Amino acid sequence: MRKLWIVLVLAASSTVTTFAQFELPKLDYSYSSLEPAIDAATMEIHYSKHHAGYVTNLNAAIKGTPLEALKIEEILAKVSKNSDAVRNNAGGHYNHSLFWSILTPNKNTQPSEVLSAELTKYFGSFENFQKQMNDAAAKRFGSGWAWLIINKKGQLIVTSTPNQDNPLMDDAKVKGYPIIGIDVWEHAYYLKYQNKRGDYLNAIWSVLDWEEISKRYQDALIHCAKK
Ligand code: MN3
Repeated sequence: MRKLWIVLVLAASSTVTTFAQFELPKLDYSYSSLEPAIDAATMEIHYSKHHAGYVTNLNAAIKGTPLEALKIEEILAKVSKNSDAVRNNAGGHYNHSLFWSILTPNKNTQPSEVLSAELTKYFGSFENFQKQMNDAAAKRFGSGWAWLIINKKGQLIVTSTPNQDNPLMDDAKVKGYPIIGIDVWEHAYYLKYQNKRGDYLNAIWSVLDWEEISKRYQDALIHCAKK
């Protein structure tokens, strides 16, 4: 019995010390299924080249360091103490994983009643919220992301970040838990929209997954309540 116990402890500790490398998450839909909002070629390159590159480079940047033992959120929470390679690739991996998860070919998703009411409370109306998101995304100079976040006080805020930064980073100007992230790097839209970022932003609302976004909002409330 004692021997069995030792074997079990050894087995358990070996799973704890073997760190899984970060992986490209599976997509729930095909490359072409978000057309016409996002074309198949953009999806394929964006996912299989850009996002895959962030994952490969993140794994290379943390190899042999204590960061290997951390979750992506934990790396982001102290990213200012690490290299640009860790910052850009950890951000790139988190941001794109979020982005794919809140897109869907299903046109019939709706925000939950709670989220819908909160959007109206903070932005006046759903249309005003859309306008603020599109403004934040359009005004982000160069490459970056537009966000809907919930801060520690439970307030909804629209913000944007440069490059692959995000509001979970310890040195972000506006911090919070991301509910929606919209990629405004040219690689996200240039093949189809060229310089017309605004057309891409108008189109992307047709492929947002409000079920998943509402779920993220609920998770965020639990996250806030624990802090
Ligand atoms: Mn991208």
